[in-house]
Amino acid sequence: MRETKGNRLNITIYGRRNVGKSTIFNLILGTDFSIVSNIKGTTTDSIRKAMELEPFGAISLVDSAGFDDINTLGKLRVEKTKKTLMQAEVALFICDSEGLKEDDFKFLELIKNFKIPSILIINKQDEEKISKEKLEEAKKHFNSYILTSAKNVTRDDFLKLLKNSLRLVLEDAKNTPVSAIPENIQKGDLVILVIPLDKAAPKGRLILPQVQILRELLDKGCVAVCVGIDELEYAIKNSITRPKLVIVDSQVFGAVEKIIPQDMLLTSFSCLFANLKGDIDEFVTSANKLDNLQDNDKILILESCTHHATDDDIGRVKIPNLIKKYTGKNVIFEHFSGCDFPDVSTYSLVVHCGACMTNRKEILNRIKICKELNVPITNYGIVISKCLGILERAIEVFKIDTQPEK
Ligand SMILES: Nc1nc2c(ncn2[C@@H]2O[C@H](COP(=O)(O)OP(=O)(O)OP(=O)(O)O)[C@@H](O)[C@H]2O)c(=O)[nH]1
Ligand SMILES: [Mg+2]
Repeated sequence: MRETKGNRLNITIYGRRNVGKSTIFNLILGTDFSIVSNIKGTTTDSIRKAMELEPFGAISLVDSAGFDDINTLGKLRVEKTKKTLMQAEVALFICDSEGLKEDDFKFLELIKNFKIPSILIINKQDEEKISKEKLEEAKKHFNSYILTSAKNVTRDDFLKLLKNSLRLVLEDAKNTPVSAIPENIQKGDLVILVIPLDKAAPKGRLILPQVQILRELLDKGCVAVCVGIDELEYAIKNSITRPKLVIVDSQVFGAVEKIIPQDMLLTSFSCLFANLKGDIDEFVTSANKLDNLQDNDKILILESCTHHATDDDIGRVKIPNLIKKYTGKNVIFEHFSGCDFPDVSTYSLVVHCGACMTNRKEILNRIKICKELNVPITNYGIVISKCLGILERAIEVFKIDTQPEK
């Protein structure tokens, strides 16, 4: 499986127009992908390219339009550049020998608000060297800096410098969980994955969360068994050892809960993703707000990909039906799909998809915006478990003390 956008380290290049962002983008990629010219405003839209950057693994490298662009169209470009801040995990901030100017400081403020570790790249050092004073003033705002001339440096030399800086800035950002598998699931544990092949399942393949979790279980040395719901009972009865955990597609949570023993750990793919790509505590607190919903309250179902919905689509049909049944209220559902984040201020609750197509950073930023607006935000797996009355059970696997017994 190729690594998806949501699992790649997002490195985004920012700077004023003409400082050499696209030159640096191409230099890192090792190919002329972005257009380079001495006309200000050459890059008009952000451009994303996937690559492998050892030892950091799969990355998404993004070139952006200059944040100092002017006039009507230019301002739209700046807005597009600002949107990339939601996903950026590392910022490469480019300037030239002029050092940091007013526009740089304004944008830097945004980068700091989004808590993006950033590397300053002072470019065009062949033309004119930056003064000592300007360098001192500029570098104190960044986690690391590089002096270079992107036009003349070799790719190897530049990548060495870049990797050193990346190591430094990523050291500080170590708090991201790297595995979707809860800590107390250990090597040798038997884990059963229940994968229903209903109408919504894509033909001939498994969906991304299923593949990712299966791969992570194998990486961890777990014994992973995949079954459809009809084979689950047989698999449990005939397993060589007692399953430690059963992972289900949220849609069959209710059915599986009735089949497996009460004391067996049970969770869903999207609960695991909620933990990997979000804030499970926030999602649980928000799901509990369902208990206070009133008639005509609005709920936003938010999906980060634009798949074509089927008749029994989880976000369009199944979740709204479950929520209506659980609350008994006449709630209004609205839907939004895509990479933008809409105005959520008028909603009583936002229900986010499992977010397999986007990164943890973006979901945490979305949660932050919702919190600032006092709008609760939860996700598919958590809200489904809540409606089925099994929320506590679905999140138990995250709570178990991982300390070894004395
Ligand atoms: N002398 C010199 N020129 C450079 C260097 N890096 C880039 N340039 C030139 O600077 C100009 C702008 O480079 P780009 O890479 O297009 O700059 P950009 O920041 O992407 O510009 P916009 O897309 O307009 O925002 C081009 O003419 C490049 O050849 C460098 O290290 N030294
Ligand atoms: Mg450019």
